Amino acid sequence: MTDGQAERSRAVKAQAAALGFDACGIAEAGPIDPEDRLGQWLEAGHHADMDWMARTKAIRQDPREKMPTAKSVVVVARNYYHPRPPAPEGSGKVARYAWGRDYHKVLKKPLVKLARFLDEFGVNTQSYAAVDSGPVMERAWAERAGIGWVGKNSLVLRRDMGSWFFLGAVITEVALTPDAPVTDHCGSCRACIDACPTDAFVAEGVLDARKCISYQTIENRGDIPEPLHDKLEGWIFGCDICQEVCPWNRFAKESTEHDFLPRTGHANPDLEVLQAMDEAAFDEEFAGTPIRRTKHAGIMRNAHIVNETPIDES
Ligand code: B12
Ligand code: SF4
Ligand code: SF4
Repeated sequence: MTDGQAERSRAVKAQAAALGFDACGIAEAGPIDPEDRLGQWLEAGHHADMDWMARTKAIRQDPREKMPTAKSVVVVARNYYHPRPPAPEGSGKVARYAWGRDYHKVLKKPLVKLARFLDEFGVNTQSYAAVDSGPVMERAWAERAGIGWVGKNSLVLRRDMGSWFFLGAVITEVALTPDAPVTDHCGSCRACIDACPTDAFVAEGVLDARKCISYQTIENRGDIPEPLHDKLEGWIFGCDICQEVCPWNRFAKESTEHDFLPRTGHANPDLEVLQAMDEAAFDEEFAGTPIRRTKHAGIMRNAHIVNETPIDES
């Protein structure tokens, strides 16, 4: 390790903080999943129909498959916690991450700026920024870069923030000083596993997406399996139960990002109002938010199940 490298690493972290990120850690680029946990997860069918995860398996397990000259992975976290507004009678529940502006849009710009900042350290240096949709195992990298530990609910947690934060990563040709991983602080707790209404955890930290309300209400484009219908507990978009019960989330502080503040009616949408929306009204109401991902048909399916009303096929 050179002095220059340590200095660059400090500068990158200072820049990440200046760009609004709440935490930043560094890991050395290389294979991230030597035990082939992703392979076992896919083999068991836990990814449901998210076939894009299998198609990009090799790149997910080693970013040098995409960028052979990659030297470091810079991981950032951005807090999105805001308290849930009171839920009126007859409303459904939306997961906290989706109450405001789409986080892909909010995080991408500053993360690309961080990538360009890294590029300045060399000549023709390349850096690649990824938020969620890129083929990067963000939680595993966050763990290795010392951002937090992977909890039994499979999310990354920090002692000062709990788990209400997004992750992003920059894969870069710049050599930086890696951080040490932090220790696991779940201890003997298993509140998340016990609270999951659909028993979606097949083991500690291992989620079967087919049973997860988040997958079923957001990613599944088909029918939600009948046995899950009476287990949705009011969730019409995503699910926060395995985070709400986590003792570390008592340490959550309000996000400084106004774009993540709940838009009116988006945390707890009135089900009848929602069900009365046609496609154009839905698109207009939820433009620029994560809720658009389900499309009109998906949110109607979810609202009808939670509100126990038949789906109008006409
Ligand atoms: C696919 C996906 C989902 C799927 C599958 C979830 C899952 N547990 O894998 C579904 C749709 C269900 C989902 C739901 C949610 N998601 Co999601 N999701 C992803 C995505 C795109 C890939 C995750 C992945 O690779 N899964 C496959 C498994 C094998 O990978 P992994 O868990 O990362 O595995 C590593 C570690 O867990 C670790 N590990 C440690 N011990 C063990 C043990 C075993 C046996 C295994 C397999 C792994 C493991 O090692 C593994 C590899 O080295 C990431 C973004 C990204 N590009 O990484 C976001 C991401 C994980 N999701 C996120 C969020 C916010 C959510 C929800 C909270 C949204 C909501 N409220 O509804 C829920 C939470 C559900 C939950 N408890 O996980 C955030 C998490 C932030 C954080 N603090 O950890 C991410 C990082 C997106 C982001 N950019 O911020 N998600
Ligand atoms: S998000 Fe909900 S359904 Fe999915 S694992 Fe967590 S508690 Fe279970
Ligand atoms: S609820 Fe308990 S076991 Fe689950 S992630 Fe939080 S501390 Fe870990």
